[in-house]
Amino acid sequence: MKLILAIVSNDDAPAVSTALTKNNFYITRLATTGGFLRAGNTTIIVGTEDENVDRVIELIGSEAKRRTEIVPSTASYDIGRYASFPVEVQIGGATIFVLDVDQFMKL
Ligand code: 2BA
Repeated sequence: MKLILAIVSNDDAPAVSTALTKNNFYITRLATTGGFLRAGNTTIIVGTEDENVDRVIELIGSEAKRRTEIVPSTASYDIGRYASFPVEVQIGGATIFVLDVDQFMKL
């Protein structure tokens, strides 16, 4: 058995959770914080049999792809005027750890 820890953005977490539960995986969602940006993210825990690991990674990847998005940004000038221009930002993606499970029980 394996324990999969997947760190995803808060924006992608609902879609990833839905995809996993729809496919009958048991999941737990934790509200976590990235050490570098100190911004909120979501860690999803999945316990599953070895043969399901690839499927879980595929489902996470399908809902949390790393992608670029164009967002509006503004620059201000000293004369009290603002200019709006598009900026490309990277969003999404997942950091995944797969660990061996020694024991699994429900009491
Ligand atoms: P990612 O590498 O996609 O990581 C996203 C989040 O995944 C991280 O949030 C952290 O919560 C988790 N994570 C990634 N690698 C991990 C690991 N080896 N162990 C435990 N947790 C891990 P943040 O720490 O806030 O980082 C956000 C983004 O900032 C990272 O995106 C990466 O692009 C950049 N970054 C992180 N640490 C960096 C560093 N030491 N130097 C330069 N850039 C860094």
